[in-house]
Amino acid sequence: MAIRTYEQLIVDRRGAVATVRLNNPDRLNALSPTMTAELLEVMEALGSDPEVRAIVLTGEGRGFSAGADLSALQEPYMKGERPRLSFFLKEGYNKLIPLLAETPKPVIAALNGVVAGAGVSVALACDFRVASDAASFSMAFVKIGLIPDAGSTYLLPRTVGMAKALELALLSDRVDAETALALGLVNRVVPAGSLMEEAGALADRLAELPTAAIGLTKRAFLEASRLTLSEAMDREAEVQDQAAATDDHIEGVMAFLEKRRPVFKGR
Ligand code: LHQ
Repeated sequence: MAIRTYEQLIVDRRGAVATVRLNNPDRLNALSPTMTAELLEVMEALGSDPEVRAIVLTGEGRGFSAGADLSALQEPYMKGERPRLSFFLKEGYNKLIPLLAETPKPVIAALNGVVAGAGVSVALACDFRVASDAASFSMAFVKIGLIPDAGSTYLLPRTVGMAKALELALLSDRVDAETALALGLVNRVVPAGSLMEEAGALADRLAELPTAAIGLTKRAFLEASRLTLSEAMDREAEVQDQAAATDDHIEGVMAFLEKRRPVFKGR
């Protein structure tokens, strides 16, 4: 994949690991339509690039993302206009969040600072959340009279359980990284200064694993959440055929039997 220049993203590649940085630090990387469209484009490209086997998503400055960019609403609201937010959602987050969750590569959110509103949803759509000890989290939606969107009604209760999800959504208190860890909102908390090193080490580890099996695992988990147990097991059997057809499956089994370290190619 040729990496182009983006207006509100910085994208770079180190070996099989791609890093995407949200880049509008003056607004704590609030998700403008431009940033959302650019993220859609880059995640599609990285997801289908066979050379990319893990992706790190982070933010420039002291924010990961403060959610929707509210500045765009000032002018129409001052004029008394009431824009249909559903159009904005369907064209933006409703494409981005499933794309992130269904990316057939492991995606790590390296949460460097403020995470609010739809920024929480973006983090939840990633597979791992590594938080800096300087990160803070707020659902924020209720404070501006909205409901959690960008997939939060689905992803948040599945991540922290219904009771905590409701508490986080209704009160929208700002919680620190340690509290987020205790809630299960993030996988681990690391010192701010070593966030990218820790996220990079996790990405390197994931990039050496059988990438196709990781993609299929993600898809099977997502599908299972809307199936019965028996249906999910039927689906497992079908998807297992796809996993078993990969070179990495043969390599994994042969390496085990030959008592050596496997070398996976991601195919
Ligand atoms: C921002 C933002 C921001 C623009 C900070 N936008 N500039 C919503 C509507 C439309 C469609 C449907 O979907 C949605 C979904 C949503 O995401 S709703 C939730 C939207 N997000 C928020 O309501 C959060 C708003 N931000 C805040 O409450 C605070 O900024 C937090 C608590 C996140 C961080 O507070 P501080 O650390 O004290 O930072 P700050 O407030 O000083 O912000 C720094 C700058 O970033 C500031 O600009 P300035 O020019 O004064 O330095 C803010 O205006 C700007 N900023 N969030 N979402």
